[in-house]
Amino acid sequence: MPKPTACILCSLNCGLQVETEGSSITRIQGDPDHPFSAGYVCQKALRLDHYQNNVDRLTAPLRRKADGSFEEVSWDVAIREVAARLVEIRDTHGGGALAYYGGGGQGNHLGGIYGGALRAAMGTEYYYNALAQEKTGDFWVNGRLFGRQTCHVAEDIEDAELVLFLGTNPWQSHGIPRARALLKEIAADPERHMVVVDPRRTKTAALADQHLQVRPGTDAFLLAALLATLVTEGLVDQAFLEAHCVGYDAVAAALRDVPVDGYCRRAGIEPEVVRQLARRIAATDKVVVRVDLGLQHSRHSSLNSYLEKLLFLLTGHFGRPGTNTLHSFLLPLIGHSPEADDPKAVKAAVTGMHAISKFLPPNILPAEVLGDHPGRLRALVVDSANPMATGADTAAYRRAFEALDLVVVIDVALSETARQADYVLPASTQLEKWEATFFSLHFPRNGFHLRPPALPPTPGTLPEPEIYRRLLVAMGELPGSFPLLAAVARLDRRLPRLRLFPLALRAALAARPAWRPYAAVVLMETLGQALPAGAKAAAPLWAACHRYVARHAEAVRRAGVEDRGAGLAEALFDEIMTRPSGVVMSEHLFEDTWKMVRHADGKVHLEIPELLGDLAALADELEAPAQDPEFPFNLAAGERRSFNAVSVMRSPAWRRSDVEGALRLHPEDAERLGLAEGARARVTTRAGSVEVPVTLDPGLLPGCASLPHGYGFDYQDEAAGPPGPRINELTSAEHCDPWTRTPLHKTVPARVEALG
Ligand SMILES: Nc1nc2c(c(=O)[nH]1)N[C@H]1C(S)=C(S)[C@@H](COP(=O)(O)OP(=O)(O)OC[C@H]3O[C@@H](n4cnc5c(=O)[nH]c(N)nc54)[C@H](O)[C@@H]3O)O[C@H]1N2
Ligand SMILES: Nc1nc2c(c(=O)[nH]1)N[C@H]1C(S)=C(S)[C@@H](COP(=O)(O)OP(=O)(O)OC[C@H]3O[C@@H](n4cnc5c(=O)[nH]c(N)nc54)[C@H](O)[C@@H]3O)O[C@H]1N2
Ligand code: SF4
Ligand SMILES: [Mo]
Repeated sequence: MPKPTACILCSLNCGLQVETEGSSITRIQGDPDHPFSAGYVCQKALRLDHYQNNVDRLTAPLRRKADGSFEEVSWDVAIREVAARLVEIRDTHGGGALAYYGGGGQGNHLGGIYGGALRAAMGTEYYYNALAQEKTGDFWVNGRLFGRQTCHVAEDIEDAELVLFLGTNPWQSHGIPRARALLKEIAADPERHMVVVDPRRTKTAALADQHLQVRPGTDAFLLAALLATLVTEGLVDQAFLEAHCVGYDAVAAALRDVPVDGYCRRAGIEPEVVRQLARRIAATDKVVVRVDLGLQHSRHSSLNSYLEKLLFLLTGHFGRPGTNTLHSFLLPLIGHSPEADDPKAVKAAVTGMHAISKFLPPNILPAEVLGDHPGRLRALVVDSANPMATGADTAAYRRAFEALDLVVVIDVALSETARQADYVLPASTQLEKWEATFFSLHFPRNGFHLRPPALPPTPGTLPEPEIYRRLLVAMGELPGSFPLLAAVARLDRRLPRLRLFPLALRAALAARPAWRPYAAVVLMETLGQALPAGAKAAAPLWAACHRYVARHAEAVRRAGVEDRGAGLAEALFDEIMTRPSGVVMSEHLFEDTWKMVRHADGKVHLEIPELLGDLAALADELEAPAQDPEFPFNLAAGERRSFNAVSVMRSPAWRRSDVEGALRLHPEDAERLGLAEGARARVTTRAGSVEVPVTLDPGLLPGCASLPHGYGFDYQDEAAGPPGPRINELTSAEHCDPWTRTPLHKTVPARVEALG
């Protein structure tokens, strides 16, 4: 019997049906019952068994010995010792000496809820997360435009007449449902059009009606020129701006100063092409903008996020079918942080960098550890992240991990980061436990997929919620059980109309306010005990359903969820618990977008003074900066390809092609350097160097080179294949956006040399 689950290799989390034998996955297919992927899968999902079964899998807690090697210890010993060390460091140096990193990757977010409880027990708000090395510029801009950093923009690509893909290659990276099928549908449809802005002729660009082959790092110039054309030619949507926006005058004034021709030339695009595109965007009814790392990991990252949004806002392509919108979240992936000048801002002690959307940027972490600042970090808990491979500047990370007094890593595999830990706590895989992701970013239909385990847990492993619960109990923050509340919960599940549990829970938390930050664990051990076998970690979803229905009841009803007497939220929770292929939880109306705008006046606030300052400062960069003759190439350090998946897939054996992670080089450059297809080259940056084979790509601009991320792991079976480039040996933390500290991985100055 095939079992429903989900792919864990990108944020789409397509539904899968898997057949299993023992601890192996023997067959994988798309799940036609998944409400969003509807049977679609890409090539990556089909070899998921390499994640489940590989030699790096952890099967017992590990403790570092004095000689540097690991020894296996029991769970009781590991939990007791980790809890004691955390308490000791917290009580000696204060919670600010501790930090937490991760809390969920591409496919596992349920444990992240419980990570929040551990942060509270650690007494820290220092929360590092990979999202803060790519998307916090986007979130910060959203906060200013729409009122909260949790206001997140969705794209109705399916219904658009014109799709603008800026700095993204969905053919490889997906990011949109059924990407390859959808791109082919649009390419074949005479009524629908695609424009791609990318320095490389990707497969997405080749499918598009128009490809603007922008120079790397110059999108801000191109976007400024597009926006200036809209303003000066009177192409903005005045009615939309008057009805829904404030602050247009300041934006228009700044854009009128833009020298369109000069900026187009700086970006490497003909001015007439840019003017035509601006007119086309204004004249088309349904236009949608979709961006990703090509803008966010590139120069002017935060400014790019602002300008890209002005493109759809000034033209009124917002809040209608086939345009951009906001969307609802069952569980918000991100929070809202006070801004830098707010006394309540969370600020890192050494660098002073503030949190955005609750996250601190991984780029500052080494600086927060190294040195003798009294507020420096001394202990770090990492869950579901691998910063030793994924953070910029691996050498700095190595020094930082060595300097920490305590490193605890929760992972399924002996990752590069786990190898640096004092304690490694082995988690069950995402196919062995109840799991969910909070990547439900759709509009107007939105959904949620809670998935039951498809395989039995590997002996010696635990799901993260249980790991966190045990730590909290051992730290003395919570009792081991809650018998009275658990009994009420069981009664309530049998007689839901009584609704005793919510009252009892509220009373218990009122009587013990110290438990409040740990409400997720309290729910797991009470309501969770009344859920189907093993599903206790899903209990916090019950509270999330109540919060969701309080705001979006009409949309939930429209999705077909029926209140059968116990309340709509209970009905939604039951749907989620009983539909292992996922549910549609809401069906919004397009005008609901405006209810999701969080400024008190309900309007979009277009003026962001800091970024209008950056826009004006582009004039100082009209001359392209002189190339450093030592590093004449622009290296994109982290391309999405057919067989990379950040650091989730460790075994080189899962790659069917591009086994060594080749360097893309333009044929002219390759010839000049004496490099033929397959020849080996050394790539050197200011930070370090790697050796790789070369592949010739006429789709690049001359002077540009590209390497994949997601390679270069210390996999313990060398026979599985070559590891490939360790990309972050090449990157540095200083090469970053000034507002968010997001690394600019798409524009790394590099040198390429032939190896004998
Ligand atoms: N196969 C695969 N898919 C993935 C992942 C994976 O590891 N493997 N990771 C997932 C994750 S975590 C993320 S965040 C997404 C990212 O998804 P994407 O951002 O779509 O992926 P990238 O290949 O990093 O970059 C997209 C494009 O940006 C272009 N680019 C480079 N520099 C510039 C520039 O200066 N301007 C412009 N306009 N474009 C530029 C590149 O040529 C590339 O085609 O992918 C997700 N999907
Ligand atoms: N140079 C360069 N660096 C980059 C990028 C780039 O393009 N260029 N891309 C960046 C981007 S966009 C991202 S999103 C980051 C991602 O970087 P990270 O946030 O560090 O995430 P992952 O690589 O997804 O790491 C996932 C870890 O979780 C583990 N894991 C898998 N399943 C489970 C589970 O169920 N439980 C637990 N506890 N652990 C599990 C895996 O073994 C792995 O060690 O990388 C970034 N780094
Ligand atoms: S698109 Fe993403 S989630 Fe879907 S099968 Fe491919 S890698 Fe997995
Ligand atoms: Mo990412």
